[in-house]
Amino acid sequence: MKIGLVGFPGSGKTTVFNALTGLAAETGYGAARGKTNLGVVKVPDVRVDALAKIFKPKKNVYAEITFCDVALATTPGQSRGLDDQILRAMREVDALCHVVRGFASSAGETARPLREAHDFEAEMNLSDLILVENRLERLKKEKAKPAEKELLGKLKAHLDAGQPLRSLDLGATDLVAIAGYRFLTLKPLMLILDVAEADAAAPPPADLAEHARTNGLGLVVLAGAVEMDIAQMAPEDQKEFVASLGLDEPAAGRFIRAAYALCDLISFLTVGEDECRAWPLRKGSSAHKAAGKIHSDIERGFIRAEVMRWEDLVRLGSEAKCREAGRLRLEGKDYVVADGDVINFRFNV
Ligand SMILES: Nc1nc2c(ncn2[C@@H]2O[C@H](COP(=O)(O)OP(=O)(O)O)[C@@H](O)[C@H]2O)c(=O)[nH]1
Ligand SMILES: [Mg+2]
Repeated sequence: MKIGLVGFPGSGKTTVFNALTGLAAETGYGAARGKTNLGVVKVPDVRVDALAKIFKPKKNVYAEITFCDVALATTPGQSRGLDDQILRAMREVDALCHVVRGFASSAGETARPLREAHDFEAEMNLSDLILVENRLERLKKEKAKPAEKELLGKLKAHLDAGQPLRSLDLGATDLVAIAGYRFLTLKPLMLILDVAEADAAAPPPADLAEHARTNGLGLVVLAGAVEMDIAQMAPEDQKEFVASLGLDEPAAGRFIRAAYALCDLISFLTVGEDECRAWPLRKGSSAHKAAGKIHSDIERGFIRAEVMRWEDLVRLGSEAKCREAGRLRLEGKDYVVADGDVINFRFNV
């Protein structure tokens, strides 16, 4: 799962990237242009930690997501537009986190987060519209493909009305038909408001919150610059520093969990002496599919899934106790896995 940190130059993308990954990519106007920063982060998971206390495994394994911060090829400040290279990179990712500037820039420009959100969404909308129009133009010369023409016409009308494609009610067949376009406005989108240190614990501006709410977008507020420093500190120092900002935990954990949910992912868990592990799984997936995440042999030889809730396992202390208490269920292939299920797969080899 790859998430793109996107936004206008100077909004704080690389700063936020560093805060999330604990890396030290170059920030500011001097940063190397056209260079993409990639970082893999572990998704913090209290369930893995709690289960590991019981099972004392050799290692804890967390779900992972990749963040990608695409640097602008053009000189920041010259153009607010998105160039082709950026747009192409944005099409590659599974979900988009729009970093919005919420701090006064070094050039003294005050933050206008709502406007920035609108402008960026309009750019993505325009980029999708161009794709649709180009395709329609080519189709004009062909007599065939009325269904494709109709579908694209529907997309065009929606984009023309300034609406993102994710708000259009498309069926599964339509979604498959247009998957190849990798439309930007069809990707899950979350807003990251990068604010000054003084605003670290303040609520987001009401108008931006309203925009996020009415459009079904996630919104996370974080003080990028100071969080970047926190990410470099030893865990024991982090605690004190984070508390002094009026926060409970570093923004990284909060943000990473939100980004994980944005991708429509849940985690199921496996336990044992070797490892206690969180496995990412698309929400709504079956136990059979979950088995395949671990190994294709388990998927092929699937007999049943023994499922416990992680809370029960932690509370009761062992699988045997869960069984005794009737807190262990046997489920078949079609069982829809829930977030936090601890699963033991029975399978034929
Ligand atoms: N005051 C303040 N400055 C920030 C913050 N986040 C980023 N900056 C500064 O804004 C400039 C641009 O940040 P950068 O992360 O390189 O932006 P990018 O172009 O979107 O990657 C840098 O000089 C940062 O130090 C923040 O939270 N507060
Ligand atoms: Mg940058």
